[in-house]
Amino acid sequence: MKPKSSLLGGAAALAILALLLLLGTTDTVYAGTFNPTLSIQPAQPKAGANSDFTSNFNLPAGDVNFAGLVAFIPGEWGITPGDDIPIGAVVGQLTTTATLGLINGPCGNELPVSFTMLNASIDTTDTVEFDDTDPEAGEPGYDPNNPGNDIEQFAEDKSGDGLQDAIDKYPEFINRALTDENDKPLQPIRRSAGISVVAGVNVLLQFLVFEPGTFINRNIPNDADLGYPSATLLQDIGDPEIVPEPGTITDFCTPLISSNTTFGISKDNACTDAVPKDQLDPVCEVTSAPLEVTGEGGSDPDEGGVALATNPAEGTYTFTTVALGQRDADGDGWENSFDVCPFTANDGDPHIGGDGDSDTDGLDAACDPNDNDTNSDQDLDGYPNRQDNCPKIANGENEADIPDVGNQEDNDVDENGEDARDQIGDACDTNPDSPDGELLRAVLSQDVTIGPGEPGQTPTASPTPSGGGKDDGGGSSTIIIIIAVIAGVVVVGGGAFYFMRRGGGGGATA
Ligand SMILES: [Ca+2]
Ligand SMILES: [Ca+2]
Ligand SMILES: [Ca+2]
Ligand SMILES: [Ca+2]
Repeated sequence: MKPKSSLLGGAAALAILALLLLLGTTDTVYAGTFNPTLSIQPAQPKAGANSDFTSNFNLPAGDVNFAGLVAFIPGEWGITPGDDIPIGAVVGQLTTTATLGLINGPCGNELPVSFTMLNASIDTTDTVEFDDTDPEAGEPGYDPNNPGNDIEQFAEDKSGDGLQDAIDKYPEFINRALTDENDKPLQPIRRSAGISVVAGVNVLLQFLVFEPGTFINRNIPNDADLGYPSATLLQDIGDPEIVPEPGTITDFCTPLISSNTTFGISKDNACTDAVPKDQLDPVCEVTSAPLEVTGEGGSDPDEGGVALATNPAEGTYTFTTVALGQRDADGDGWENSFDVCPFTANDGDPHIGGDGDSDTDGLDAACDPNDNDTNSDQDLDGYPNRQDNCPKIANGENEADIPDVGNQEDNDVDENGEDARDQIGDACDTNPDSPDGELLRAVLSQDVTIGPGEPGQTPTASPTPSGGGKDDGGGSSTIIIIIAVIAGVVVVGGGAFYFMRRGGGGGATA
């Protein structure tokens, strides 16, 4: 098993937005068919303002998905450390339109997904597990007052305070998924988390902000001059100990559209009101619908009104995002995670049902042993063809203990010895130890101009995290925004990819 996380899988693309109203331009370095676009717009581009930010991240149809995404917020922004913000405070909202393939079908499902992002604990020692670990009736340790219920631990609210446990506790897998060069867990300065239901699954989306210069991944620059790196985590992708499972979402496809707003000032979380839980709005129950954001205070406690980010002095600042695009071993334009024939150019377009696949079983004719005989799970290993990282060789849960096969095992390593899973399972990978296909890279940068502040408004940097970076006062809101954007991407495009499609391993997001 490979330790070390890699980057997230993801979507990619370019949608030319009319967002040029933005205060800047977007320079994109294109690589192959990986052309993401990102635009960032502050609501109040004034010095010293605690401005909301909206960022839009898009991937055009047909591009490869993301393998990772790291956004940098200029160090001049004032970032309020997570410890100075109430846990559970509403700090942003993300909306995306995900294009999904469900139950071995083509990319025919556009699904709106929305997350309300809450300030979340950064105490890396007070943790919660991701999966449901409560024993069920008949199992050792069964507790009738606390039964296994198929709700993941992160989505429960064991303390009954109106905050799901991924908010007031630190998901322990992050300590494995995001580590430094010496495999030591990274300490974020800020974390925001949101939980939503996607195709019936509780989905955890997190943005983690780190001090400038933090090492995130060897494919991402750790240059303090770029500002605060922000990483997005979707589900427990990136956890080297993740256990893949067949799921209903069998493909995450492009295009991807996402929009994220990060608040400059926190909003109240109505679900933490000190009234009996059964009197709260149903959205506050642990069913994870996005919280309603009223912007009004009033509940007790009231988490609203806390400055989250502060614009810097008048001037022009460059936001940089490094995006990595997934590998495509055979160069046919379909990334490995999406390509049921990763070593053979496909006959058809997998976005379109039945194209190049006359029996519509998800196996393109280029590698279907019999394209007139429908076998939705060709190797009968429990993973439908479009979700299986070896559609023709059994490598499911029943094969978990077989060496070099395993349950969707995928163990490529790059020249630095880092995890570089190429989304082709070991059981069918012609080079099971080294990744097939090139990791594409796009560097997006955008200048944001901050104008004069209003009288009395001083661009003082908020408390800055200690240590690290040369630049003080980073911009959390921006960070979060970007992160969110990333998240959106990840959710739609990349990350989910890993966790649902080729569960075999994924990357952490960076
Ligand atoms: Ca192919
Ligand atoms: Ca077929
Ligand atoms: Ca298989
Ligand atoms: Ca592989």
